[in-house]
Amino acid sequence: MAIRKNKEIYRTEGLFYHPSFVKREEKAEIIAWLQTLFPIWEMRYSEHNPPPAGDEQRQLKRPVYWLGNWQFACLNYYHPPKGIHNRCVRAEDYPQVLKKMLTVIEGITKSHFKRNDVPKDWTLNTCLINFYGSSIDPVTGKKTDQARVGDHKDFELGPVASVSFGERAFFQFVLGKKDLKNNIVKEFWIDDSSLQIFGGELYKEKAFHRVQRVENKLKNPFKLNVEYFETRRINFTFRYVPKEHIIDYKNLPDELRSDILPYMEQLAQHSEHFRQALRSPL
Ligand SMILES: O=C(O)CCC(=O)C(=O)O
Repeated sequence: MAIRKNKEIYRTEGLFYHPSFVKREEKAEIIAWLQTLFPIWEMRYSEHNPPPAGDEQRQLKRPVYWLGNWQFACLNYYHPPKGIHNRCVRAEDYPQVLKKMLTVIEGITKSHFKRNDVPKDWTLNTCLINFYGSSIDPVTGKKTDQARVGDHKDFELGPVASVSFGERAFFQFVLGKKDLKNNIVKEFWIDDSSLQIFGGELYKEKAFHRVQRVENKLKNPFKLNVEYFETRRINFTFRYVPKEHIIDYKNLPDELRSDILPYMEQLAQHSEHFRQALRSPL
């Protein structure tokens, strides 16, 4: 079931994997830029979006940062066809190094994927940056590994591109949520500096994907502005949200503005974009 034996580019319908896509200098530039960010911890729910029956309020397992638009967890993420309004709040633009890289990634996507699998106007205008690692207890210093993501789908339209740095992650596409061996469609290790693009009926619409674990071999965590957390892998997933579904903070309904205000204020401490968003007249 492994997709490759050698460090070769892998292509199949709906899936593209390049194990060493990002050049060493690009990686250095991206990591230097990441060191200027202040990722935040989000809670899954909020005052106006409380946990549904059977669920409870919880912190996400990792700090995050979004570019293009911020899909706050408590706004329930972008989920077409019904969940398209008031979910994607305009955020900072990409740095130059990512813009350049994305031109290449969009080109690969358009030549690899079937025309029907790439929506009209598709462009990778949204990015979630996930920081994987261990939380550190502020009192005891005890580390707890939180480097995994459960089964889920990315609901943004069209192919999703994923770029990773740091330790290797064990990634799976599975059919259905039951933990059965024969549910696995594809599984493989995701390398440092790799690019994965997935889309189409099987990998994007039918299958769930998950990160089962992240290796902990290098003992060389990233130096980032995240307190009480040791990051050993960073993943960027680039996605597409139609621009009519991206909303300015000031145009959100009052109760949603109030739910995300603490996050906006935290982001504004280090970002001109979010300072401006808070200053804009309603
Ligand atoms: O970290 C990864 O490789 C996958 C991240 C992911 O599943 C997501 O951002 O939706």
